[in-house]
Amino acid sequence: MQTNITKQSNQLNYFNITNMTGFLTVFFMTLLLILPVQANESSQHLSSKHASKKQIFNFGPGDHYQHEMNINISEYKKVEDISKNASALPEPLDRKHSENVVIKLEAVEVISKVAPNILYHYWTFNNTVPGPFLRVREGDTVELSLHNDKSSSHSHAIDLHAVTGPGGGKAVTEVAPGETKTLTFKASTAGLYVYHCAAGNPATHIANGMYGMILVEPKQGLSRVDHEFYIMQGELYTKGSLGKTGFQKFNSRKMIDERPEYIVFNGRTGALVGEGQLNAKVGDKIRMFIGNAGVAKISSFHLIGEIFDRVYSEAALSNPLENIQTTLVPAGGASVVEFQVDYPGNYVLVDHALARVDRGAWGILDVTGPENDSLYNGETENNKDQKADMHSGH
Ligand SMILES: [Cu+2]
Repeated sequence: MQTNITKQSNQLNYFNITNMTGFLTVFFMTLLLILPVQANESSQHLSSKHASKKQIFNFGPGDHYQHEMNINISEYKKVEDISKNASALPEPLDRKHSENVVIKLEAVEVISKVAPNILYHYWTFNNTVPGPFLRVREGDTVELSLHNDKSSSHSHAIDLHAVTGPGGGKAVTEVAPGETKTLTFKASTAGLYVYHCAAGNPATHIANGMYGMILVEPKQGLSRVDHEFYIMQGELYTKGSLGKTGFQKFNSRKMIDERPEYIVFNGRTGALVGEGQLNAKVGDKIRMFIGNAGVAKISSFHLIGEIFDRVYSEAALSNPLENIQTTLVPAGGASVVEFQVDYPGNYVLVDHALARVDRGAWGILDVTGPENDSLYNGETENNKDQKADMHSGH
């Protein structure tokens, strides 16, 4: 559409509007410019359950996309905890041959909590944010079916960054409520890739929670570690400002202005804290698969009190950087970090654009085990008595 508008605008300069023919031409050309925008808006609404299976081209330019839905929340499934547990990912594949891998995903719209007493109409893959961590091997053939639950308000689709082909799979997976479609692709290139919904206005579908990651393991596999974790940063654009309780609608104005109210790891505030915290023991080797759904902000991923031994920058699974403090994770990109934990305590995962901690972007890695005074030493209220006893020989 952008191309058309530029072309038509240039043509307009060639008309002389002082005569009637020129005026009429300009009038009809103007109509041509306006109509595609209106068509986009109506097709957007048509894509909802009030709707058809039309192809949607909703790329800019323009501020015409103002999407606000009035939904009846009682019509949607309730999910107590929207977050995907950071430890919920498949084991390393440990095989030496290619296979045909069948994956089934379901687009489901649910009501769940951004934070206590703050409800949101999340759009998900398989009822969690992020969706399932998919794991295949370089050279595998993947048959991925996407079903759209019949209760959905919109069509959905999937674009996997691991796919080479139109829309990363979107072109053949757009499904209206109740439909199922299947994409078959070759996992040709090793790496850690984001996947996301790309139906309608893709940014809206991503902001509402439709994203996850697929790991294409290199043929030789990855090195052995004690723990792997799955972490994705995302943004929520709620109508009410940060902390406002009750049901919060999506606000497209804030999204287009790139002003998220919440920036979170794994779908909601506090997802990686308490029951959802990451756990390890002193001496463990850890690998974190970090993704950033965006849709607007670049993440400066950092673990307070640790240094990443290796960073596979932008998730290129070769030639890691060593001894890194903070790594960039672009919107729609990923990173893999590896490190050994050497000292017990709480380590805080953050986006080191640190004001985002107040919007939810933090989690805990809890490490248990023996202290090592030569690595780290000092008195706190908690260990003061213990240290005094040790030094007095008790
Ligand atoms: Cu979608």
